[in-house]
This record gives sequence, C-alpha cells and structure tokens, in this order.
Amino acid sequence: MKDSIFAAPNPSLQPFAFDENVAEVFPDMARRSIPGYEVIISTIGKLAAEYARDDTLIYDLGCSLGAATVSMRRNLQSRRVKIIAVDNSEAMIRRCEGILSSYVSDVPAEVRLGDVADMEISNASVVVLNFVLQFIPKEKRSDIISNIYNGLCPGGILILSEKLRNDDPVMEELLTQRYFDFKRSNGYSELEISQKRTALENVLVSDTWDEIRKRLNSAGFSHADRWFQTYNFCSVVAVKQPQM
Ligand code: GEK
Repeated sequence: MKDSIFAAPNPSLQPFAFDENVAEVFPDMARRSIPGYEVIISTIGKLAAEYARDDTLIYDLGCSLGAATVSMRRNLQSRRVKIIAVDNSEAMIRRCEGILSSYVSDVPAEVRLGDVADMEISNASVVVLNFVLQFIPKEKRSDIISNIYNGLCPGGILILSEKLRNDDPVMEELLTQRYFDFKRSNGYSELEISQKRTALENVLVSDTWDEIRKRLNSAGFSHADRWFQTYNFCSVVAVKQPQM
C-alpha cells in the first residue's frame, strides 16, 4: 500500500510514531524513504549466511515487519540457528507475525513485543539493528551497544544502519538536499517531505559517524566500518574479535 501519510496539509502534526497507519504502508515508506534499503536488506541476508554459527541465536532488533529476518531466513544455510525478531510497536509486531508465518522456512523465528533497551542478548552470532538506534534516546545507546557486544560470541557481528548527522553544516546541508532529491524522485511532494521532517524532529535523533565509531570501540568492537553509505544513510558492520 502506498505511503501518503503526509500528503494532505495537517495543521496539527503529531510527532512521528510507528502506529497502525505507518505499519500499514511500511514496505513502501521504507523503500521510498531509505536510500539503499533493498541493498541493505539483501546484504544483511548474505552477511548472516556467512557469520551465523550453529547452535547460536540471531537477533533482529527493531524488526518492523521483519524484512531483515525474511532475508536472513532466505540466505541461511543452517537450520541450527534461531532468529529472535523484536519491536516495541504492537502494530508492527502483529503484522510481522503474519508475514513471517506466510513464508515457508526451516529456520525458526520467534517474534517478540519488547524494547531493545531491555533485551537480554546471549549466545548471538549475528545482531541486526537496521535503522533503529536513531529512534532510541541518546543516553541509552551506549548501554544497548555494550549489551549487544557482551551477548555476541567471539567472531560474531553487529550490523548497524543509521541516518548520520554531519558536524560540518555545509556537508550536512549538501547531503540533506541530495536526500530530498532522492525522496522527490520517488514521488514524495514538497509538502510530504517537509511535514515528515517536522514530525521526525526529536523523534529521529542522528549521531555523527565519529560518535557511532567511538561508541562501538568503547563497547569493545575493535573492527567496525561502514560497508554502505548513500548521502547521510549508512550501514556499518562491527566484528567481535574471534578467540585466538
Ligand atoms: C527493517 N529494522 O525493515 N525497541 C524496539 N523497537 C523499537 C524501539 C525500541 N526502543 N524504538 C523504535 N523501534 C527495520 C526497519 S524502522 C526504521 C526499522 C524506520 C522500532 C520501531 O517500532 C520501528 O518498527 C523500527 O524500530 C524502526 O529492517 O522506519 O526508519
């Protein structure tokens, strides 16, 4: 279904929320609003196939409708793993359950309603945080990344995708304008772009790449870099040092 949530003028705009209306149009919204969304989802599947280990868990944190989980299930060679997909939006989780049960797969997946900040993570070989941390209060982000690091097995990976903020106002403006062009070329009007931007203020709070890198390093990840970036959207892979 087409995303037209911000198409009509709304003088009493509410802060953006992952409610029923958003869940209903989410696949279209994600594809038209996140540069590289499809490439990132398909690469998550490939990375999971390479890094998943038998008898471990895979976490899809902030799973929305489970696109990353579907991609991982398609690519995983082993059945001796289980995916735990979590989101704190009831509307997303309800639909995610329906979507996952409609795909035949040998890889077990459990869908949970819950907050990423309260998740117990253990025995993980792959953890996915695909455009989620940016919606979580900044003061909780370091603990979440440390919790993931501690719950990963040696050699395990975190795939972290985020919209970046640039410290340099000239670059911030340049990349933001390129991003708005991307949205225009995907059929969003000036009104839709500007109303969504207003609704996301203080809801999506971006970090700089430097903040993200420092947070990953302080948690213990000694290897971390962006494997994808278009405009101000990036995806990072961070590896927990394998045991020598
Ligand atoms: C995808 N990963 O398609 N705990 C759990 N879930 C949360 C929290 C939280 N504290 N905060 C936000 N969410 C998906 C796309 S969308 C990205 C992720 C976007 C959830 C929120 O309910 C929503 O479903 C998701 O994070 C963000 O690969 O819309 O830009």
